[in-house]
Amino acid sequence: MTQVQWFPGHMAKAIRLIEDSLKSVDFVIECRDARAPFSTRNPVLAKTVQSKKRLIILTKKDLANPQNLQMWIKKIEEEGHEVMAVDVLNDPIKKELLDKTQILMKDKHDRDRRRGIRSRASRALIVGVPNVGKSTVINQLINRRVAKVENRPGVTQALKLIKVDKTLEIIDTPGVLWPKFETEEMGIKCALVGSIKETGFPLELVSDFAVNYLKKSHGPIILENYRIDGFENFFSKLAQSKGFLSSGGKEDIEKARRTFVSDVQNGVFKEVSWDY
Ligand SMILES: Nc1nc2c(ncn2[C@@H]2O[C@H](COP(=O)(O)OP(=O)(O)OP(=O)(O)O)[C@@H](O)[C@H]2O)c(=O)[nH]1
Ligand SMILES: [Mg+2]
Repeated sequence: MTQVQWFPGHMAKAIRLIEDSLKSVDFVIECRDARAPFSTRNPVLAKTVQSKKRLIILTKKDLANPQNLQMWIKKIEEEGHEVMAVDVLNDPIKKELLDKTQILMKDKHDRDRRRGIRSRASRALIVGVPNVGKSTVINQLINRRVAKVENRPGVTQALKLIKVDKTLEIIDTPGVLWPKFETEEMGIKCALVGSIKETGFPLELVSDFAVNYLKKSHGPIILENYRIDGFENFFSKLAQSKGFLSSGGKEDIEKARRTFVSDVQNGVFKEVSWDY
């Protein structure tokens, strides 16, 4: 039994809403976190959306390891999807997204032309795990804050249709996870990119996984960041260094673990990728 699980009622409802609205869309924009393009792909959704053409947007490119990201882009292209990797907060994405839309819609537009029909605006559904940046993508595309954005999972709770321009409409959807992770490691990685609410994962398991994984690739930067001298009794040293002490003067290990996980989620250690 995996210990990492977060599937509140609104997600089951969101999956049903997504399934219903799939009938009325031309293609699907699937956002995945560039740091974990495998673990943040949603196998339940993948099944639901497999009949539709797909554009995969790898978000938070600024936080991922560049070589690892190139490997994933190639892999996803080989699977036959359109893919783009972006830092949604800084890279302009509209032109690339509209170009990719034209590629995905080419067959339909050709068909329309042969029949002498003027093509209507294409309609896409944007889906992905919580907190991956779906609403940020939409806000950037229309240059306004129509979709609510916050750095916590579960912000968007209902579907919302947004007109990007006369050629494209996008439906924003709530982030969804799946009722059961395929492996515990996938769940842990979803937690480490911020897709699972803090109360939805076991802190000890997730923070131990992160420190064991990162000490190999990012050891010096972590130690320097917290001004500590080694990974033995890491969370105890971190608590001391930060002055996290409970009333009796004992180190507050839980607070140290929470701080570490939150720093990892927020990209403090730079270029961290979880899937390989
Ligand atoms: N560093 C970085 N942060 C990003 C990027 N894209 C989005 N964010 C941040 O990620 C957080 C979540 O963004 P949202 O757009 O609310 O994510 P969402 O997928 O709509 O989330 P839900 O509605 O909860 O499913 C916000 O703090 C954004 O500022 C990116 O490319 N790089
Ligand atoms: Mg949202």
